[in-house]
Amino acid sequence: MKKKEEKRKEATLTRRKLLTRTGALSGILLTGCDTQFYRPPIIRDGLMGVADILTMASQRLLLSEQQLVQEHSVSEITKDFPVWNQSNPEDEEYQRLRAGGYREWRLPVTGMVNQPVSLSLEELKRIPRRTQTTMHICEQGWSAIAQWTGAPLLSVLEAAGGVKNGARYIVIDAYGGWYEGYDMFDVVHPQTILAYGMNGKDLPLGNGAPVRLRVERHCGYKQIKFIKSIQVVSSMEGFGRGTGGLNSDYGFHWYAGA
Ligand SMILES: Nc1nc2c(c(=O)[nH]1)N[C@H]1C(S)=C(S)[C@@H](COP(=O)(O)O)O[C@H]1N2
Ligand SMILES: [Mo]
Repeated sequence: MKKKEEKRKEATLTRRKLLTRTGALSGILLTGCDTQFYRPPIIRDGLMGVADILTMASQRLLLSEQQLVQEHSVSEITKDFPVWNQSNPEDEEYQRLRAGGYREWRLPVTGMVNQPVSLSLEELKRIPRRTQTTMHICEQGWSAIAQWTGAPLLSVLEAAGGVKNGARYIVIDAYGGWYEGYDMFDVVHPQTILAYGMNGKDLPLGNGAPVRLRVERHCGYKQIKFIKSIQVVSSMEGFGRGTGGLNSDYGFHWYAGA
């Protein structure tokens, strides 16, 4: 396992790379106290809203150095990693893609990016990859360790020419009807990857084939599976009920720090 000092260096290098390469994103980490990163897309009424803000603000302060979450050794990998909730989206389009071995699968990256692109799985795999062995913590009371391999989300946005000024969130749509929003603070974290590999093999169907998100500081329901598209936006308004994701639309906290 890497020493803390090295990890910190890695995080700092990523931050520097970001500052030089994607101007619009840089504001985030330069202005560490920009209040937009300390509150959810919408603030709930009453005490829930107060709690949301306090939780998010205090966690974000603690995390502002963008340190990495703990990585485990391969020997700690859980034998039968669960398949939870959706295991095989019924959409016709998904089933067609699956039947074709995902060769026709494309990932559109659109919205507030400089050069919208549509990446094939092959193209995603050509982006310098990251492999990490981490613990998945489901809000419903289980946890398990797996090794994930994928393209850093930041690199994917760079492949789309970087984001425009005013970009605040990315919205990921999934086959099967899920969608989730993430703010740039989490998007640029070095361990936030679009994972196509699990434990050294292609991502299995039930775990979100062909590509799922790993956003390691969050609990289970933010680890969206069966990814269909990515949009960069300035606001979560107009997506579902506007709370920032399917889960928060149904009352879960948008900011799901684990
Ligand atoms: N598209 C989609 N993503 C999803 C889910 C889902 O049902 N559909 N379940 C979430 C929850 S609650 C958890 S705990 C994890 C489960 O991932 P796994 O099936 O690989 O264990 O995926 C998350 N992402
Ligand atoms: Mo979960």
